[in-house]
Amino acid sequence: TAPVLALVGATGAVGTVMIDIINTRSTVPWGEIRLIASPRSAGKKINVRGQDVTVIALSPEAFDGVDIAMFDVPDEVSAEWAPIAAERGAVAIDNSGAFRMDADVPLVVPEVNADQINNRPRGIIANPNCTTLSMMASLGALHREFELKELVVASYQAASGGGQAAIDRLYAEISALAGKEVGVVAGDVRETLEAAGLPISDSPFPAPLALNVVPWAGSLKDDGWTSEELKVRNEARKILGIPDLKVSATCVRVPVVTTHSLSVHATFAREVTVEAAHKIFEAQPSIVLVDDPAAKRFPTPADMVGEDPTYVGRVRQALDFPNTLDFFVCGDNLRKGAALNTYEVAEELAKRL
Ligand code: 2RA
Repeated sequence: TAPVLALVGATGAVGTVMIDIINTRSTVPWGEIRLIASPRSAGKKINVRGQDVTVIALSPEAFDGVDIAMFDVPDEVSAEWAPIAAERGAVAIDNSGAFRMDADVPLVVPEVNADQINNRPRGIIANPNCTTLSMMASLGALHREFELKELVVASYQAASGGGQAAIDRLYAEISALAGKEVGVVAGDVRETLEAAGLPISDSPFPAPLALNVVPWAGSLKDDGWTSEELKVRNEARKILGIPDLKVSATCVRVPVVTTHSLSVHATFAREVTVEAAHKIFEAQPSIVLVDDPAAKRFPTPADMVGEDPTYVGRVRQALDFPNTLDFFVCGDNLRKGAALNTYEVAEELAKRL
């Protein structure tokens, strides 16, 4: 019988993209598609495959008969409800941080470690954080060939990584600043936002995001690192299966609505060349290589947002670091970074049910 797919968190920013993916991809002949959300959103109707589906409230019974449940809800909601879904017989694919580092929960990017899907003693599979995910297709492909040893990355993360409230805030800041008769210079941003009724105390970001960059994403962890930076380190190690991979990350929020970018400095055990890296990227179906420096062609969020593949460019052999490549990656954080990867795991799982 056709597998039943549930979507928990159907009305959020990522949930909305998941529904778009369900409506546009026909790789799996799903049976029922059940939409689940908080009681606040229950009763809403959402068009799925041409029919209005009524969102139901999260409850243990909501998982009865479900084969695969994709979760995109806050950590504490997943922590409580993914095990309940599993108890009721579903495999939960969770996009929160609740289970990513659990040794009994695989952390899966299908083109890198699809083999881990069957290794799920808790009935839960985790989806990586969007920042890590955006560079996994490229690093996984390079690692297979050259053996990754060290990774130094800086992220340029879009507002939508922080959810709908963060998107709304960026738009509100842009219109408050753009609406001024005289151009606002960077130094005036805080005062102008304050005067427009947008104090930083009301913002999901710790500083103005419009006309600015903010070297902060996530929460404070030991020794000044942010949760986001530690996720890049821990998750990259787990997905690539390199427990001692040396990783150093700096995560920065930029005034982009959607699509995370990363500047990657990756050192390998074996000799690497730009030409060999280009060939590897070109052979990977989930990567689009845009790398023509003479023509100033490289990936930018504005040129690829809404697309499924990761875009890679600016590939250079580091001048002063042996066996090292520098490159720039852009990945739509709501698609491959969240909804699409979760859905791709569901597709892989459906093949194995
Ligand atoms: C962010 N990576 O961009 C987070 C979202 N999961 O804020």
